Parts: sequence; structure tokens; C-alpha cells
Amino acid sequence: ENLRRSLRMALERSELYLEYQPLFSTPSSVVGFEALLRWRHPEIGTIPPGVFIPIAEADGLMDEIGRWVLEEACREATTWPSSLTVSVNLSPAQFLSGSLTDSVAQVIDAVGLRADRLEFEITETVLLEQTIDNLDTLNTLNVLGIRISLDDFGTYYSSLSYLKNFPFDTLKIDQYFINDLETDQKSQTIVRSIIGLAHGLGISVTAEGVETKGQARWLKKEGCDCLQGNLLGRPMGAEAARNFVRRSA
Ligand code: G
Ligand code: G
Ligand code: NA
Ligand code: MN
Repeated sequence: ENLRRSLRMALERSELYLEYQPLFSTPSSVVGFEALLRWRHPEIGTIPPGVFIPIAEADGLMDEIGRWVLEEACREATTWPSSLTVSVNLSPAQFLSGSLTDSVAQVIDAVGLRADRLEFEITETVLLEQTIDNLDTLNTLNVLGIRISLDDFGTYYSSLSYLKNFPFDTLKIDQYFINDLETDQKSQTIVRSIIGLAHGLGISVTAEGVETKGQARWLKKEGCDCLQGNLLGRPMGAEAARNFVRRSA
């Protein structure tokens, strides 16, 4: 349809941009930001990534867009204090393209970002196929010093074998389990178990979609390492993120 054609032009026309959502360690200091892709369409207005990323994937555009996201996010991160990390979401196409590790090494070198300040977020769907190649890619990123987090944890398939075989630094618990944490015993049990499991494996835990003080309090009490969500900070533009850092320093 029409969106597909205009998406091809979006990059050249600078209609794509990034927002940054802060991540907090549990005592309550900012430890980094997750970069979130947005499309400001000249006629339609802002189109959410859930709508246009699948189109970009299907049209083979996501590799190029993903490279732009990576470079833009890494360059922005160099303006923050050097203790802060930047998390970049990887699409399946990007992850499976044979050139990821080379282009990442190039980008962080070009912008001058320390490798351990970059974290990739991947979902389990990325890992469903090509396990040997996946393991190679993850190990190479790991050796470079880049961190890997498993995004939306708990919502897909056989997660436990991934934990055994792949070198993750962080699990991000999907907001599905965080939303009803204050009232649902099952969510509490699941989240508590995920935290215990991750910590037993030396993996840190981030809770996504934290919206209430009650959720934050419960997660801190249970030893969750990092919190992300509208309670603590919504996704914001690059300029706002810089000010946010300055204010919370
Ligand atoms: O920010 P929002 O809730 O609208 O994001 C919706 C989805 O889009 C999330 O699953 C998020 O991981 C994904 N997403 C956001 N930015 C990027 C990006 O730069 N690359 C990829 N592959 N996915 C992204
Ligand atoms: O799939 P991924 O976890 O990357 O998606 C992150 C998405 O979640 C972003 O699009 C972001 O806008 C959204 N998000 C972040 N914090 C909250 C929150 O507190 N509540 C809700 N409903 N969505 C959130
Ligand atoms: Na993510
Ligand atoms: Mn996520």
C-alpha cells in the first residue's frame, strides 16, 4: 500500500527519529535509556513502531533503518555521562543478517562509544531459528563487550533453554506480568521466580511497564535490579533526555 512507499523515503526525509526512555537501578538512579524508534509521517502524523516495523521487515528495509537507529542512538549516548548505557532493539532481520557484528564494531568505533555502554535488546522470536549462528553472533557481541538483554521475557516459548545456552546479561520481564502485580498472586509468583532464576544464573532483571508506586515497591522488595516504565519516565526526545540526565545528576 501507500505506507510502504513512503517508508522507503522516510529515512532520507528525516521523518524517523528516536525517543529515549530512562532505566532506573532500584535505589532510584538513572542507569541508561532505551532508544525507541518513531516515524513522524507528514500527513498521517506519528506512526507507532508496532505498525511500521513489520512493514519495514517485510520490505527488507529494516536492516538499513536498524543501522541508522544504532548509529543515531550510539552518537546520542556519547553526549550523556559515561556511566549511562543505551539499549537498542534489534529486529530479527538485523540479527540474522550476517553483517551485524561487523557493522556494530564499526559504529561504536566511529562514534567513540565504549562497547560496554551499548546493550542490545532481542526477543525470543529472534532466536527461534539458526541456533548455531545465533550463538556465534551473541558470543561475538559478548566478546566485544556489548551487553545483551532478552526482551519481553515470559511471553514466548521455551525460554529456559535460551537461558542455558545464550550469554544474556539481562532479562526484561514483560509488562504483561507487571501490570497486575499488586492484585494477582500468579503474576507475583511468576515474577519472583524469574528474579530468582535470573540471579541464580548471574543475570540481572529489569521490569518493564512499571506504572504504579505499589509495583515499584514490590519489585524493589523482591530484588529486581532495574525498573522501566511511565511511573519513572516516559519515552522522551533526545533534548529532553539530556535535560533529564542533567536534572537527575
Ligand atoms: O515504543 P513502543 O511501545 O511504541 O514500541 C513498540 C515496539 O517496537 C516495542 O516492541 C519495541 O521493542 C519496538 N521497537 C521500538 N524501537 C525499535 C527499534 O529501533 N528497532 C526495533 N527492531 N524495534 C523497535
Ligand atoms: O517490546 P518493548 O519492551 O521494547 O516495548 C517497549 C514499549 O513499552 C515502548 O513502546 C514503550 O512506549 C512502552 N512502555 C514503556 N513504559 C510503559 C508503561 O509504563 N506502560 C505502558 N503501557 N507502556 C510502556
Ligand atoms: Na525493547
Ligand atoms: Mn521490552
